[in-house]
Amino acid sequence: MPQYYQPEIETASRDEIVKIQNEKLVKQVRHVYDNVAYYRDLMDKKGVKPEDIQSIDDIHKLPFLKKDDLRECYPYGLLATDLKNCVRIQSTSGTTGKRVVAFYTQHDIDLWEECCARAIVAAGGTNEDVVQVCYGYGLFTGGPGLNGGSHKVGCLTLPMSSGNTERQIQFMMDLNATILCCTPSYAAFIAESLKERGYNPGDNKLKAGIFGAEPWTEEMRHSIEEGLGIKAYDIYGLTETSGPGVAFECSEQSGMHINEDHFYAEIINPDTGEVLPEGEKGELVFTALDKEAFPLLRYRTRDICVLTRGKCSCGRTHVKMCKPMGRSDDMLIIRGVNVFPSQIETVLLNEGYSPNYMIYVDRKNNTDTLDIDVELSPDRFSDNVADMQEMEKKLAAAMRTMLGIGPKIHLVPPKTIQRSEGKAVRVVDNRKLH
Ligand code: DLL
Repeated sequence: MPQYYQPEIETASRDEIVKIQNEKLVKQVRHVYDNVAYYRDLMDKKGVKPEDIQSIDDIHKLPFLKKDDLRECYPYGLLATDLKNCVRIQSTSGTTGKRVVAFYTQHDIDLWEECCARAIVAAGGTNEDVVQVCYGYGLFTGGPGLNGGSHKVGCLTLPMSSGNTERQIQFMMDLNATILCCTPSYAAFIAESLKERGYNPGDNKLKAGIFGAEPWTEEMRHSIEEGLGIKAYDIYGLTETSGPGVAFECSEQSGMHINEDHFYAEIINPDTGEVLPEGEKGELVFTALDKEAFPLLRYRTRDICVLTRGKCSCGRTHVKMCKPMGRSDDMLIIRGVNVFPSQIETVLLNEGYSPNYMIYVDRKNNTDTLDIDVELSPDRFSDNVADMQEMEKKLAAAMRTMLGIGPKIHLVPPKTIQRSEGKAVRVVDNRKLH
C-alpha cells in the first residue's frame, strides 16, 4: 500500500491541481507586483499587469528571472515581504559569482519542510524510522530541509551534517539508522568505507536513501543500492526555490514528482525562451506559487530536463521530471562536441569502474584536450604496465562510442582521487585560465 504525507493533495485530480495553481498564481503575481520593485519593472517593460494573469495558462506572459537578476538584486532586491516577517536565510555555496541568499517566513519553512516530508514518506519513511541526515547543515539547504521533513514525519532524526565518516558509520550502526540522506557521491563513499571496515550490505539496518543535490546516473544508483543494500531515491531542489523537496522520487523510481501545488514547472527552449510541449527536452523553469518572502516567478534553473504526465503506479498525480541531465552550464563543449559529465560516469560504471574520477579539459596548440583520471579498485589494480595500457585503450574506445570524441584515460591507483562529502567537483576546465 503506498503511503502519502498529504494524500489529498498528492493524489488530487488534474482539475483540482489546476484549480489550486490558478488561484495561487493570481494571488502570487499580485503579491510580487506590489512588493518587488525589480519584478514590477520587468513586468511593466513587458507590458504585463497583474490583471492580465487570470489563470496558469497566462503564465507565459510573465518575464523570466535569471541568475543574473539574482546577482543584481543581491541581497534584498527580490524580497517580497517585510524583513520582520522573515525568520531564516539559506544560501548557495557561491562558487560562481555572488551567493544566492534566499529568505523564508515561517510559512515558507513549513511548506518547504512539508515537501521534504512528502519525499521521506515516498521513500517508505514513517515515525518508526531513524533518519540519518548527512547533507551539510548551515547555509546549505540540504541538512535543514531534510531535517525539518524528518521531524514532520516524526522520525528520529540524526542531524549528522556531512563529513567525519568514521562517526557517520558509528552512529549508523549503533543507532540503527534506516534512512540515509546525503549526496550520492557521499553515499558511494560511505558504502566504500563500510566495505573497507569489513561490513556487508546486510549488516546495516538501512532500507532507503534520499540522495540529490548533484547529478547522478542510473548506474550510480545501482552501485549505491548494491553497496548499501537499500533502495536509492532521487530528490531535487535548489536554494532559489527553497531547497530540496521541489521534486522527489516514489517507489516507481522513474522520475521525480514535482510538488505542483507549490511549484509550477515549465520546460523552455534555452535559446529562444519558447515554452516546449510535454516530453520535450529543455531548460526547467519554476514559479513558486505560494512562498511569501522570496517568491521567484518563472525562474530559469539552467537544469536540462524533460517533464512527463503519465499515470504513476504510486498513485501520485503530480507531474514528473526526469533526472536533470546536468546544468546547461555544466555541459562541456570539447572540439565542438557537447559532453555531459554524466555520460562519462555512465560509461565508467558500465565498464565496471568505480565512481571516483576526475575530468580535465584543456586547450593545447589550439585544440581541446580531454583527460580522465579513473581510479582503480584494489582488485583491478596491477603493476603490469601492458595490462594497464590495454585497459586504458578499451575504456577510451567505450568513451569514444558514447561521447563522439576520444579522451585520454589515465588509470590511477586505489584511493588517489579525493572523495566528496558534499557536492562532488569532478570537472577541471583549464581552458578558462588561458
Ligand atoms: O542542491 C538543494 C538540494 C539539497 C537538493 C539536497 C537535493 C538534496 P543548490 O545548492 O542551490 O541546492 O543547488 C541546486 O543542484 O539547480 C541542480 O543543478 C543540482 N541538483 C539538485 N538536486 C539534483 C538532483 C541544492 N537530484 C542545483 N539531480 C540544481 C541532479 C541536482 N542535479
